Amino acid sequence: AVVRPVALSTWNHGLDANREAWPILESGGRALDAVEAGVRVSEADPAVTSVGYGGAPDREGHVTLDACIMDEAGRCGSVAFLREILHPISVARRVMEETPHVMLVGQGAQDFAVAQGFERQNMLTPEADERWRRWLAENGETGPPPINAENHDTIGMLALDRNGDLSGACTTSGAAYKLHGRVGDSPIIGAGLYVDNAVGGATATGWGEAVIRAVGCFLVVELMRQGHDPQEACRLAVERVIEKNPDWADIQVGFIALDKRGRTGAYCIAPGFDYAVKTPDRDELVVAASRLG
Ligand code: SD4
Repeated sequence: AVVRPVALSTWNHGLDANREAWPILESGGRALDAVEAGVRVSEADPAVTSVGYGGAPDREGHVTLDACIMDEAGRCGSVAFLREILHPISVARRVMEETPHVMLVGQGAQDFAVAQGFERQNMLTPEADERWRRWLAENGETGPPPINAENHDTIGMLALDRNGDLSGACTTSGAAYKLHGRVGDSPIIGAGLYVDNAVGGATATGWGEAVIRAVGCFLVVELMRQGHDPQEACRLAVERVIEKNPDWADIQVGFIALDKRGRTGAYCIAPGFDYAVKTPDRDELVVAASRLG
């Protein structure tokens, strides 16, 4: 039987990502192509302030990008601490498809991207530059602000195609005003993203350090493997994040999940996380259930 496709993405800008991906899914294309095309919309959108172009820089004013992608065969590719490239997700896909490796970082990742034909460009918009300068003037002596209910919007995306195959993608400029060189959960397979075509996929948003400590997305998928539905799997994984992070009440972490049957779920620590769902008869933003009131 032909499977009803599903696209599932984090946050409000996930609506645009899902719509971009939809023709690919509807016409029988691969979930992998759908998630790459989808998240590229957020990467290029200067209004999305923690992904790609327009993303907040690190503490020294450099926009540094993290992304990863995973397909139905369990292949994966990742880039971290990548600078001056508009579409990190597409570089991550090239790492997966054109090299024997999973992950390239920093200058090496950029050199690889350029060798693959990607052009270098300035990723810091005047607006992001100005917000950073203001932050530095007011908070220069303190550490980066934790990702809480107010500042976030990494895009993570999962798709199920007509063939019944799952893929996922995750891309971000990371935590605003992070230390130079900091890498979050988003390019770490198992933390910011995980897909097992026999079970389902999951992706994360929020304070990446907390997600890494719990290997969050691998955990969500393993919980689905044990029989939990996507919603319950996300909830139990948030409980694990809470156990592992004493500062949990001051940060935000959210998961979304999609299983092999096309069921969706999400859960987060603090209220305010929403996600976009698209199916043949739905195209909507859903508010995720949260641990805190
Ligand atoms: C990070 N998880 O770098 C990312 C940031 C994020 O919404 O999700 N922002 O920690």
